[in-house]
Amino acid sequence: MAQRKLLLLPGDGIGPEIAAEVSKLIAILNDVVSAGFETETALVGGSAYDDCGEAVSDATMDLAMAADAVLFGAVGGPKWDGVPYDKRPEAGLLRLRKDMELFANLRPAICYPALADASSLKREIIEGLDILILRELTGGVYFGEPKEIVDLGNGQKRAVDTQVYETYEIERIARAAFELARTRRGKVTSMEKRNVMKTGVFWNEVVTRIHREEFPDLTLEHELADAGGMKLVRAPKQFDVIVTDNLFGDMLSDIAAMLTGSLGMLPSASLGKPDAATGRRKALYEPVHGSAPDIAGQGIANPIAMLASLGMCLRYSFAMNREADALDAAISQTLEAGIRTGDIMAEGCTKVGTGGMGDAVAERFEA
Ligand code: GGG
Repeated sequence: MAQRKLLLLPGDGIGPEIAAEVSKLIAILNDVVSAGFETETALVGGSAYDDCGEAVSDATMDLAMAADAVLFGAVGGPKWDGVPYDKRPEAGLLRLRKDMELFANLRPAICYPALADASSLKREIIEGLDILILRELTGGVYFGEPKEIVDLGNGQKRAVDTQVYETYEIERIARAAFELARTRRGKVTSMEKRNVMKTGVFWNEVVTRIHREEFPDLTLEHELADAGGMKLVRAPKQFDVIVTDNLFGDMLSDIAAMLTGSLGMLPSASLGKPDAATGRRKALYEPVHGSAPDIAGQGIANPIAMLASLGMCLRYSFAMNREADALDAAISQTLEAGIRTGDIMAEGCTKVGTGGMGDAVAERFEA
């Protein structure tokens, strides 16, 4: 079996705790199906800054570029509040996304049947929920220049972030949205703010053209991002694939997480474009949630988003669909058995910590 190179970047806060659970599953895959995963581990975020003064070192970037896939935990925390802006923990993640050109961020929001009552919404609104938020990840206000705080010299300052999108950036994320919708229920909802933003007008125009010229058999709807957010909580099952920009995608997917019961449930895949010669695409998989410094070190974080991110890695980077399905099934069965971390705890269920949840999924994983 060819070796498959994984780079594990646990990060900060609860990152190392949830990454340890993913390592258990990787060991099982190597033992049971000879998956041939070769894992290297490196620092990222605040822990990397403490080690070398950068949130991601050049050496770690080289490892990420050479890996078949990167598994990323979480970064950030109050410990690094005072560090220079370009060295803050999140800068490490942004550099990985930008330098690896991971423009397509897939954030599925699925309601596991056992958690239909854990959502903040009524069971009938979220039961059977299966939507995919596709967030543009390498452009927009996260990266646009200028980005600065200017001293105006009169006791006032001006802070500037710039939202920039070029044609090719919207075209490629729109194509990704339609291609994903074709494998699902065939509907794309594009969200922007064309009523107040030029980038919104342009986003809408480009997505509409790509639909008309290349995917006319699929359904395209448009929503203003604020109204779309409202509909996402009122009647989420009307959506299939939601495609939106970097900032709205971040916000809308956190909202979607609460539909599923907890932010600790949402995995993600960040994908680059397939290489013309090899078909291989750079990829990074991470839970949607951050480093949760308030519960770090207590062994109580929910590792499911991280485990489900490994599932996405098996599916999208290695076409190991059978193993990915088995992992999803193991997560579902664990929840059906009433095993819960604190964030999704319910009456009559058994409360476990991070390791207990990881073990319970591993026991049910029929690789
Ligand atoms: N696992 C996700 C994570 O660590 N997020 C922290 C972060 O850098 N968030 C910024 C963003 O994703 O927009």
